[in-house]
Amino acid sequence: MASQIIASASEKVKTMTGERTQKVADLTQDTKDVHDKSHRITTDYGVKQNDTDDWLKVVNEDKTGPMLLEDPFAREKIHRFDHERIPERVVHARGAGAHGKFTLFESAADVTSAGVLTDTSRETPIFVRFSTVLGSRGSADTVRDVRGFAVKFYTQEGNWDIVGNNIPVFFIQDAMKFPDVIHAGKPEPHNEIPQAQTAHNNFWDFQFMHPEATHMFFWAMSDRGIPRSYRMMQGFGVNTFTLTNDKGERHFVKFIYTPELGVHSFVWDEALKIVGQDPDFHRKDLWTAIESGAYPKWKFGIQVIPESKEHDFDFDILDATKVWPEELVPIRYIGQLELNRNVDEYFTQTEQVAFCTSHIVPGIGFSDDPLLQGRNFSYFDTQLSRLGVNWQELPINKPVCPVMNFNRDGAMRHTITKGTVNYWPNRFQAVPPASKEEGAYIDYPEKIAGIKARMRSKKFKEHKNQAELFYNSLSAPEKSHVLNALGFELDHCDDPIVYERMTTRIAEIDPQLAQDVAEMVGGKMPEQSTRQRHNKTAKGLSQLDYAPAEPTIATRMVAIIIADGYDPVAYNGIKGALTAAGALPFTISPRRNKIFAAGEDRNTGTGVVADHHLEGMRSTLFDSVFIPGGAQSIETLRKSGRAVHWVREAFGHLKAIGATSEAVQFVRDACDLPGMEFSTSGEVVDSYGVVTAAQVKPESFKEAIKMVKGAKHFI
Ligand code: HDE
Repeated sequence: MASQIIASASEKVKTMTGERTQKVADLTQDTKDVHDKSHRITTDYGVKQNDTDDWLKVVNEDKTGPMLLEDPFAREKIHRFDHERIPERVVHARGAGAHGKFTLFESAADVTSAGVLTDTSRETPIFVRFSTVLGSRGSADTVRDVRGFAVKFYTQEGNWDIVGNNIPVFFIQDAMKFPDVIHAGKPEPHNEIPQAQTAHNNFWDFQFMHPEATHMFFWAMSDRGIPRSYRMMQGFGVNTFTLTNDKGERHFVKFIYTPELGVHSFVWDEALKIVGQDPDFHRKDLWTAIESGAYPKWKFGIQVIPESKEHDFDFDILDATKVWPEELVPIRYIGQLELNRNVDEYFTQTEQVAFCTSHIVPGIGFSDDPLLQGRNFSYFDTQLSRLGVNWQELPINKPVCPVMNFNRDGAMRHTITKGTVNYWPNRFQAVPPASKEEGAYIDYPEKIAGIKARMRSKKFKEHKNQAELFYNSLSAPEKSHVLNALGFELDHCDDPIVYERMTTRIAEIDPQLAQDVAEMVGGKMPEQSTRQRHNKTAKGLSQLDYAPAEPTIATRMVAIIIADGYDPVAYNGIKGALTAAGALPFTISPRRNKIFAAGEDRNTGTGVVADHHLEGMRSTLFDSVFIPGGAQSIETLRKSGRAVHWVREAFGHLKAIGATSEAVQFVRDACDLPGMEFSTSGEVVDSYGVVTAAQVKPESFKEAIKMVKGAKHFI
């Protein structure tokens, strides 16, 4: 798989596909290609070099001797290397990004004057960066964590950034608490353990000390904390923004992206194993999908509340620990995000891209959401320390519309601005401010009166209702995953005060869950419940609500396991059926070399070259496993503990498994459950997600495909 996912560097450059948006075209001004044969290696100051491998030395007859400090080429090479690193992001350090476009299919002119949300003839270039939050840049992709989902829209009126997450709420209500929540989640200060994990004392201590975090930790402990793919998760702006229309009317708004492929997750054991087996799993998944032309897409939605209705809800609509339930505020899907081009270079694009919540365009504004207001300060500030004061001149951050002002100088200034004045107003009337008609950003004339105080509103003090709403709305399997996640996390806390009292908080949301967690981890139950439960549910909270109307297995990875003597009819049949359905079949066998079918002559036959051998890959890295029959092949697989483990592990992770003829008994032995049924003749049997057909017929493949579509990962 890895070999197919990442082609060799030169092939990669040749095969790099994707759309050329206005921003991608703009980037070409700053792009050089190492594969351009006319290049010769030079110093940074342009002098051609004929040896970049040997430091200039004073050598004796043996060709050894001291190196000369005078060698400018060697010094330049080493100096440049010494300074390659920049500070990693203090949060969201590990990420993957891609280019794409935003299209609008319904104008929102009734609520906003923003061109990007009203002009349906436009195609707005975007750059999206997905990330984990807590881990450092070299940590793994599939850890339990919130995922960042940051979008930069290069609009004709300037850059608009929605710096969102895959979970619609946040741990805290006021930005001033951000350093606390992040410190508590990051590795502990005395020994820098653990990396990229919430399963430790400080994180859970923080959760208990902050009742406002309850709603969010339920989301983080749900399947949303371990997404199967960046392409299969929702995105949320989280904070409350505002939209203002041409009439000057203001509305509150939340932004939502919902993936075309549905919302899917790993099971925890799978995610844990992939952390070691393939730390780049999500990066590769995104990269491969885009390279293969299976462009990920999300519907873009808005939830809108007129200013006059701000106080009509029993929660505060400016509180980022609350969702706006869809029953109360429906989502209006008006556009689509599509990612259609990988980056040419990671550092200059994915690493140097810099988002700011404060980047808004005319027609879009802020609200008094206290988390948002603090974020508006923080992002610009952090870019100064990461990239320096001229970070907005970096190619990936530059708007596609003109930029002109009197901000000047600073380290690494690129733009050369001609003219004799650098201030406004000036005697030349040079660079005057724009009028509203010319597209200037006009501040909303909001009347504000108040006293200075460090306070929160009454509604901000209610923290449990939506946590319960979320948990009540999950399906039974999703609820059991929350239990297991809490059980795992608290088991990793070794300070009794941390794991004992957490159960009393959980009991306020669901006493049975608390009881079950308490039993697992040694928690304490409160003597009596401290809160009256409302028992309500809402739609859109369970990820099952986002199953695509037509289940799809496009881009899903299916392992077909064979050994010499396999049944070629079954092998070719399933491979063809999977490919036709847009899935990615991979042949796995005891060796990565030619495997011969039953009856095929080793000297004259073509054989099949396996993509991987059984030891090189694991079932965790595939969505489904299929085993064609063939007496000799199954005989070999039976003797391989690894092959048996492949099947048993896939079954344990609730993956669809298919088997035909002799493979049926093999699969049966690997994952037999009391009451499980297996095919004994021509019929196709589907039991516990294991599809068996004792005889190979075309229906077997259709049934296998249907099963794969319906399996855990796909619903
Ligand atoms: Fe961030 N956050 N954040 N955050 N955040 C950063 O900015 C911050 C919050 C989010 O791919 C930093 O450029 C504060 C919520 C994403 O480059 C920093 C607060 C949400 C990314 C920062 C929050 C996010 C960041 C670090 C509390 C979801 C990665 C590097 C008020 C809506 C963007 C950087 C990328 C990154 C501050 C809370 C999402 C330090 C002060 C809520 C996706 O500025």
